[in-house]
Amino acid sequence: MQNLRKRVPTVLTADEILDKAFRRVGKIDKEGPVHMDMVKRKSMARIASATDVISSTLQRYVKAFPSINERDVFLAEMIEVTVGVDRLKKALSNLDWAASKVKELQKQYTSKVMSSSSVQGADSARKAFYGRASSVVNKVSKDLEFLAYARNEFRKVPDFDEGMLTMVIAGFPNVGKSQFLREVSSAQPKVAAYPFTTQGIEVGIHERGWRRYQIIDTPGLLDRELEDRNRIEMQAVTALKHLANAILFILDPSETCGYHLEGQLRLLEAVRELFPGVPILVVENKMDLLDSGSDRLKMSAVSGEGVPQIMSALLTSIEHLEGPEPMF
Ligand SMILES: Nc1nc2c(ncn2[C@@H]2O[C@H](COP(=O)(O)OP(=O)(O)O)[C@@H](O)[C@H]2O)c(=O)[nH]1
Ligand SMILES: [Mg+2]
Repeated sequence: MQNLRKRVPTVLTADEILDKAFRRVGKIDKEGPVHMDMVKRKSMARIASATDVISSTLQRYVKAFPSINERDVFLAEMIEVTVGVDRLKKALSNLDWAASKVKELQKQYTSKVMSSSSVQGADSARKAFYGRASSVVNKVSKDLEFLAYARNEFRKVPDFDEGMLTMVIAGFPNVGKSQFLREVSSAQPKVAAYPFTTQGIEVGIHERGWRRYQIIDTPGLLDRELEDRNRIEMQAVTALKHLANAILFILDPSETCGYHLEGQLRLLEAVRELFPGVPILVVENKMDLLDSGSDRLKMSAVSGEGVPQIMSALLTSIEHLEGPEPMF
């Protein structure tokens, strides 16, 4: 995830790049012994400078965007969900093409300038270069626009700490997910933007001794039944699965959340299918309102009763993933 937020510079539009390239060349002056020689030198220097501005700008973008490595499934998936892997690859390779095309034009038009026999000839070769280079940059203007958009989307991806073990909370709306998160977080949970939903996700940090855990509440993603979720949200859920070391599924048997327990249990099955291999702890909330008599762990997120036991059970399910205690 860190890679996605990797600092990508502001992506200029085609017009802005050309402005920059040709504004700067106006300033270059080269002295020469005779008039003809001076004009040629000036023209070549201008062509070289414009080429440098264009190709280095384009290549900087190509390098700045995360390279999509087949082995990094998570990164690839996040890119797919945000802007599309194929579109990103295409845009970057088009920029690469444009950068080398401009360099090729530089060679071609520099030799035209050299071999020209009049001031006018040298000048018109330089102008012809400007025209061709501009049209190359204009050809990738859509790609530049797309990359500016992609950069924006990447910046919205929350900055999760991948080094921290992560628990994801699931369950229907109003079952008490946020309440639980507040109860177990050492500070007020932070709201982070998530590119696939209009609602922010809440991230809390749970501290136990020297260890810290990340707990995430994902409104709009794991709180509805499958058939109601659109494709983008489904992909978001898929991306979440790389992050989750364990899932806490909260049921509300009092049904004061407004959903029947049956529907809640169907969502539980859907979540199980979405997160194969991830341990899921199923608990009941609002025990202050109703004791279902089941043998699931129970709590009241408002009073705090049962919360420490649930937190302990959750941590036990991921303890095999913990590194050793540091030795002091
Ligand atoms: N009586 C009772 N109400 C609770 C409990 N936990 C949460 N609530 C209430 O249920 C409502 C929804 O809680 P919230 O945490 O926002 O649910 P979320 O949508 O799952 O995040 C709020 O009015 C809470 O005060 C509980 O243990 N007992
Ligand atoms: Mg909530």
